[in-house]
Amino acid sequence: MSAVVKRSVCPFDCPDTCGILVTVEGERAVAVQGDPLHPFSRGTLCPKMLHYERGVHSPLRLTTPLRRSGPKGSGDFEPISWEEAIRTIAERWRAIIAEHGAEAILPYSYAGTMGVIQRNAGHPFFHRLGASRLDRTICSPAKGAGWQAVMGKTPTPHPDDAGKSDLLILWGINAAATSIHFMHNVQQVKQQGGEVWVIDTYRTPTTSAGDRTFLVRPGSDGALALGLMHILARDGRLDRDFLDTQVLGYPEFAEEILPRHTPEETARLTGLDVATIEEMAAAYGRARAPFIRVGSGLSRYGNGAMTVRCIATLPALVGAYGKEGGGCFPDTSTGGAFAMEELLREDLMERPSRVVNMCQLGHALNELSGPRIMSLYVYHSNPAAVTPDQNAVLKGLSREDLFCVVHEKYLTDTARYADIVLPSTSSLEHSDIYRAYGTYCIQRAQAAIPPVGQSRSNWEVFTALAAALGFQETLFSLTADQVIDHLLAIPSPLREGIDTAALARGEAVELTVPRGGYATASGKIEILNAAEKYPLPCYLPTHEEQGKLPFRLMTAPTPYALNASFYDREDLREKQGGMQLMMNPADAAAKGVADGDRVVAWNDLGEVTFLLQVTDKVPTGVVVAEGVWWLAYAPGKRSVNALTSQRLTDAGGGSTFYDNRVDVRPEA
Ligand SMILES: Nc1nc2c(c(=O)[nH]1)N[C@H]1C(S)=C(S)[C@@H](COP(=O)(O)OP(=O)(O)OC[C@H]3O[C@@H](n4cnc5c(=O)[nH]c(N)nc54)[C@H](O)[C@@H]3O)O[C@H]1N2
Ligand SMILES: Nc1nc2c(c(=O)[nH]1)N[C@H]1C(S)=C(S)[C@@H](COP(=O)(O)OP(=O)(O)OC[C@H]3O[C@@H](n4cnc5c(=O)[nH]c(N)nc54)[C@H](O)[C@@H]3O)O[C@H]1N2
Ligand SMILES: [Mo]
Repeated sequence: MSAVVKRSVCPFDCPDTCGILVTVEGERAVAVQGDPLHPFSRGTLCPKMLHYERGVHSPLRLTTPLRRSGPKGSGDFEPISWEEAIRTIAERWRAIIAEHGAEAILPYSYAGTMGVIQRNAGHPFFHRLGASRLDRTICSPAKGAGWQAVMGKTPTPHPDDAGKSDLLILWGINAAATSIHFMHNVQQVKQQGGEVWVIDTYRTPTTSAGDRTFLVRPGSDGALALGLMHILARDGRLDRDFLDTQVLGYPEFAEEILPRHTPEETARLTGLDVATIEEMAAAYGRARAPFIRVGSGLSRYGNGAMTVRCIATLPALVGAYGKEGGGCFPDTSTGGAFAMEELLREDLMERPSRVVNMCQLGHALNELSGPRIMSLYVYHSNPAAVTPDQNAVLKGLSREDLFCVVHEKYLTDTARYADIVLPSTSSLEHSDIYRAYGTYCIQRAQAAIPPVGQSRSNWEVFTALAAALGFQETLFSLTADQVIDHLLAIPSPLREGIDTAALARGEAVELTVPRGGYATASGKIEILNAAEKYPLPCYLPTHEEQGKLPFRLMTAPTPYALNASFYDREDLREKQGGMQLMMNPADAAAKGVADGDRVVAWNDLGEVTFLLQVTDKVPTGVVVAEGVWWLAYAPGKRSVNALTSQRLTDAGGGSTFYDNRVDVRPEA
């Protein structure tokens, strides 16, 4: 059979959004490689995507709609037709709406696919239905809130600007795992004689690429930034002209906040020693154009937004924002690429409906009233695994009176609790258009292969549900490709002058990066921001600052999975070496546990069994669990999120996945 190569896009929730080339034989994808034409990923792929075809044609793929035939969570189902599945859902929803009102229905989705159409396909439907709205805060809204407090809507730099820096700081980002193509910029800095620092809470794979690694106490990075600024101010290493003309509020900050952040106080809060802090400040002050690539991990704490705000303030003091190759980069600003209101259609809501924070699903399912949640519709998300306070989530999903529908590629932990399971296409089987959060590329993809089994895309399912419920709006009668054409017909300054022919051919094209000026209320960088609860950046403690249990638990990403995606792949599970907990040798000795032991990590939310890995990559007082494992492959009955809480960040309503404490004991 002759093979053809087709262009597509990696749909996973990763900053890089790589271009991929898919080799297709007949109806099957047989190989996947990087697209050399993609400006940022330049033809290389991560270890997960190299064999994407294995997940696409996995024997674990769902191929027909299913109806539950056993107790909730048992995984017992019987096949049904699409017609029956759609009819059942529409009937149950009509009954629920009649008895409890439409807000008793809650959609739950996040980022199983990042394509603009498929990711947001449920929004117009649920707005029209009048369902409760989901506040999609699980990832990093606190990072955005911290950045915006200082920089407003100022567009962030092109990621390649980092390559022009002479001091590149990877701050709370394990880029070797989570944004591997950014490592190209890291290498560029080193080749040009620049220095690379990594600031993290343990030695990740990224630390070996850095010239220096600084391990800080979890959640203390804001204090570090404040301490560095204290020294820069003390030593007069400031860009006075920049501060006078481009920055608001430095004098107030210098007077009210900086004095207390002495090197000694900074050492106490961060765990670094005074000499190291002094060296860091001197090197930062000396650098021509220091560039900070800030990750999201450090924002997932009770003080996360303030931490990012302190970090975003640092470059202002030395004028780095005004220099080529200098500044700070949280994510790219590609939100304006498409007229999203045309797809999201908030105008279809009769009145603004109730909003439920997705990090508090456990609370919503078990405790929320007025009205109680009677139906949950989950699509491209796996809350039984990824959402904090797993025990509360599973308790909620077990409710016999909850009508739960899950649209998925696989029978995930969440799908096991569904009343109706719907089989979803993979990204190779549907059309979409993609924007990125780590690059300025956009790319359009058409299906490379026909749907596996009877699977349907998110867009197709919502148009079918809309028809069953009698929704008349034109949008619900369009195909995904027609919606993409409609979005592309609406001009956006970001898309001005792009190569539309290349976009139509399926190649990645770069948006225009807006430059110049600060998009804040004052037109300046706002160290002082009167609209904020705290007008000046300052130090705030984490939720667990005073916690009693001995270990801070890091629930960090692994190179071999993406959140709870890729656990269908045995080859990748093996590369992780099982569901491990990493612990320092001194702590292991004190606890009487050894490498390879089964141990139980516990706190007041739950207990999780791990395989212990004793390693000096982790400092004392910290334990690390990489990956968000499916319960089906966990050594015990729970996975890592049984230890994380529903508490939120200081701003943005974000998740606090790293703000935990646990104790550890040998498994009985
Ligand atoms: N392979 C892989 N790639 C991924 C993902 C994945 O799970 N696996 N996840 C994807 C998603 S959804 C996202 S949002 C992105 C970004 O994913 P993020 O979760 O933002 O991950 P990173 O930014 O790479 O790194 C988090 C890092 O922060 C560190 N950290 C935790 N607490 C602190 C702290 O207090 N201070 C400091 N300095 N560091 C701290 C952790 O140890 C970890 O190394 O990556 C995406 N890419
Ligand atoms: N402990 C801990 N928990 C975490 C994190 C952490 O670092 N530590 N990271 C958090 C972060 S940053 C994030 S962003 C969230 C991510 O949370 P989710 O977005 O829920 O992430 P995934 O685990 O990737 O689950 C996505 C699911 O969508 C399915 N899917 C893929 N494509 C499609 C499609 O086209 N249609 C449908 N219907 N389904 C599809 C996949 O099979 C997969 O099961 O997890 C969070 N949870
Ligand atoms: Mo995320």
